[in-house]
Amino acid sequence: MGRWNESYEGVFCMGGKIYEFDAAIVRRPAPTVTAGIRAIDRGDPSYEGVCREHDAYVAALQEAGVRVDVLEPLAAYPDSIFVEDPALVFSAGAILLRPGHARRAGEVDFLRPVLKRAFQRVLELPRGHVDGGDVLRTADRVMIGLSARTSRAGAEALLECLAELGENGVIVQTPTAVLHFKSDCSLLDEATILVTERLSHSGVFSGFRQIIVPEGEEAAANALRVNDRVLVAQGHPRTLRLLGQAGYRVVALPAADIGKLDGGLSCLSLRWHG
Ligand code: CIR
Repeated sequence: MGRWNESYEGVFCMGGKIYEFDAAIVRRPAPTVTAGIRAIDRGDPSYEGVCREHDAYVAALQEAGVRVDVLEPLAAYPDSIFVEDPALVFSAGAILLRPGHARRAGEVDFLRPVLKRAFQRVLELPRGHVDGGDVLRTADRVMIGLSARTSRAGAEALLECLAELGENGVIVQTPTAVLHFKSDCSLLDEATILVTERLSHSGVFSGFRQIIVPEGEEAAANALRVNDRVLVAQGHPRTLRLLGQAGYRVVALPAADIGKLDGGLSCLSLRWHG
């Protein structure tokens, strides 16, 4: 574990702690989900498998006390279940992004009316590219990881949007060959990050307490703290044990088919405290 910086303890955002959520948006998978973008071939996901995992995810959010708005499937956009990539949401407002993969750019148009209904302020990234999967919110800053999907121009434009919403942004680097910054990390509480060894080594989380995902279980790094619990992908027993020993209430969710589409648990929802 890394250094514990007590200054983060007890930091709150508007509406509560930064992992306290009472509202979320998800999108139901379309049968075309099996044609989603894949960087590595880990075998074909099945539509039924993705649906089962998605249902379990929605139920877990609801059990954690979150009101979930389930959007209709978008067959033309196989990856549209990963609603976290085309937008960011905060209590103060939402930001529509410009996803870095051409096949996903059109998803934004389908989220725009939904977010305009839910938020008084909806900003639009003016230039460059950013995927929401590259954006990690911590207690005192919003970290933007440069990646194959998030360009420097996009990250700099996002800093301006964040400032409009009263958020402080910082640009960092996603490890090479890692899809998204948050593929390799998640916030566990105000002071603690679950992180892969390779991202931890970069030093971006110095000052945080760090729980390092055991070698071979890197996919577990994309976990999701929601209220009093941490959702973690099943099949990572050493990570589950570490989190349990650290005192977190852990909920293991099936995510193998979603993992075949390079997706993790944070990507499947947009969450906020209304
Ligand atoms: C993609 O390549 O865009 C999707 N197949 C997976 C996106 C996962 N999103 C995320 O990690 N934030």
